[in-house]
Amino acid sequence: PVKKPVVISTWNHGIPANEAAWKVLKAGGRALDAVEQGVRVPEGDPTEMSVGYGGRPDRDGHVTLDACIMDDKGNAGSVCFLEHIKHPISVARMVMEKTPHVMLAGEGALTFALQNGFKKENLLTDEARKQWEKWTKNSDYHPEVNIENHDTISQLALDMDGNLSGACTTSGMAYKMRGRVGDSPIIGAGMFCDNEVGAAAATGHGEWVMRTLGSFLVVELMRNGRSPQEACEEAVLRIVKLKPNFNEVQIGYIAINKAGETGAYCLHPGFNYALYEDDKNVLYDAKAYLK
Ligand code: SD4
Repeated sequence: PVKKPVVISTWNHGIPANEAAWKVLKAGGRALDAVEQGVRVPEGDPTEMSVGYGGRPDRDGHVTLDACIMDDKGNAGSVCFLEHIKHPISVARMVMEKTPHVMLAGEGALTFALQNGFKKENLLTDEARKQWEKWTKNSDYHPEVNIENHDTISQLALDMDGNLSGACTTSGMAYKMRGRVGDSPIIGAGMFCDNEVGAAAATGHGEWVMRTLGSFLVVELMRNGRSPQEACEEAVLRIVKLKPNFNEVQIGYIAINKAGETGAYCLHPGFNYALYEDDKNVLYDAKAYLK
């Protein structure tokens, strides 16, 4: 039996993001519309400091955003190194639907957004600016697990027609180098959706997700018979084998398959996710590799 609809999202703000997605799903809407509406909630929330408006800047004080989206037909859209646009996920969707390309970067992505009716805005809030100014006193790049790089939103949904879609959006690692792009906008790294099998998405230290093409890996493991939970665990183990600096690196994966089963796993305790199924929206702590 297939459980549907279902929507799963990363971190605490997965709860309000799931609420917005659930409205679309319950009305019989597409998973694609659900995940776009869902992740727009934290994108627009200035208190969420790893995504959209209010996101922490790079080390030079610029807020630069990465996002991607994928639908049930294998269509994909993405933007990276995008500045001044509050809802990069909607620009990513427009790249998917209105251009012959999958990914637009930087200035070109901004020009495309402005041509399509998006407004140029200042995304650096006073709070994010203050924290960054404090950081510049030492300019030490040692990411703080579960604190500084908390809050990227990845969301996966299965709609009432049994179709899957996914979205991922972030301001990236706090105090990254200017021009740095992480896993979140990379199809197959930050998120991947294959309507025959399932969908997966990541949060955390993107460099490690990119090196292992984590979300694609999770989906392919599910194709080969793993449950969403087993697939997430194996993808984290691949990163463990690369011996990251465990003091600085956190990774979290979420996954869903065609039957509406879900899974989640992380490196350090402290990663949580919101799962909306059976008409209930619940926050869970993911199981962790480290104790
Ligand atoms: C990145 N994966 O840019 C993102 C950061 C993140 O919660 O997930 N923060 O590497």
